Amino acid sequence: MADVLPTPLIASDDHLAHAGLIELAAGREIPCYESPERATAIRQGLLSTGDYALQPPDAHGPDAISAVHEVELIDLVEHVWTDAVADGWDAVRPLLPDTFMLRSYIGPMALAALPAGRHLRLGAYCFDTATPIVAGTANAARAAVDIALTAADRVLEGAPLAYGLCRPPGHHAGRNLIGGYCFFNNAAIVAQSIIDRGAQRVAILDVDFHHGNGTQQIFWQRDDVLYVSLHGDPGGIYPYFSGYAGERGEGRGEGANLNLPLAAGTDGEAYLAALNDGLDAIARFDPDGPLVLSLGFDTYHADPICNLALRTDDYARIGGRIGKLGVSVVALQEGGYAVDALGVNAVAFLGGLREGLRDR
Ligand code: OKP
Ligand code: ZN
Repeated sequence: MADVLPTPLIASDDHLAHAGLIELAAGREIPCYESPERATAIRQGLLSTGDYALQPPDAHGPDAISAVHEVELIDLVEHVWTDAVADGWDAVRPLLPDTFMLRSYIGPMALAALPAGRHLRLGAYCFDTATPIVAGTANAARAAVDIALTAADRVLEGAPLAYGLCRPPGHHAGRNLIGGYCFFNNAAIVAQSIIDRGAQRVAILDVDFHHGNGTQQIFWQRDDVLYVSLHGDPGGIYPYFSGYAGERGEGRGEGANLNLPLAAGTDGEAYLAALNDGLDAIARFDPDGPLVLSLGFDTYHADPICNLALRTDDYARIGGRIGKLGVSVVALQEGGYAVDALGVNAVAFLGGLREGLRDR
């Protein structure tokens, strides 16, 4: 059997300026778990193996983003910080919405306007208090998309696996919505881009600990993109409002959405059993484009904000199982907050994937 070629590791430093953040948790200001150190740890871990070839992203321009997100959402992300600064807001503190334009706020009303200042409109596009914005946010969000699209390019050019070290993550971002540390939905943009480059059916497998509400929403009525997600049971876990097993998609998309909620304390064995159900659904769907993997390591037993019980060697098995599907993989980083373990967990997971894919 031939040696496995180095796996493209697409990364840039543009995320570093998306930092210095606080978030609100139950009304308290806490340091933001979604930190630049996360990406540094993963990059160092992977490069220390010699199995990965570090490559910068290629600029892909705005079209792939606007194929998934509303123009007004893209405009908000691009300009919300500069609007706040121009309005004399304290440029040291991260921006969070202080009002939310809920469906129950609107009720039956046809509201006439939104404020011109995008910082004042922020709560019309953001669903939580966990998504602080700073000066470097828009640039980082754009770079994360370029990283994801470049990873997709490598796989479409023939690599069995490419890994995009995306930061900020993306799977909570909806068509016209930011939240959960996410601004542009990197995985959804890649899936759409693969479709636009000729594939008929693309599957997204989301193994981040949290339900990817944004990805589910974007493809809810579509039968050309299957979304399969394993995640902490939203009955007790963020984002609370979606991720239940009864959510199966709608219209043409009915049956093309599969949620596999997991109980607190789920270990490797139980996780692999659920994963098998997800992989069976993907095999039945029979994708003709690469698998898009929303990859989070917040399923780890020592993750500070999550409650599953996976160990480092479980990740090797999970990666191996996914690789054995026999479909090439665009792996994109989502969450994972146990910074000290991110390097070894990434090495284990992607190493398992590399091996699983070797015999496909
Ligand atoms: C992003 B990703 C619960 C706070 C939740 C936001 C979590 C966003 C996770 N008390 N904070 O899916 O890893
Ligand atoms: Zn997560």
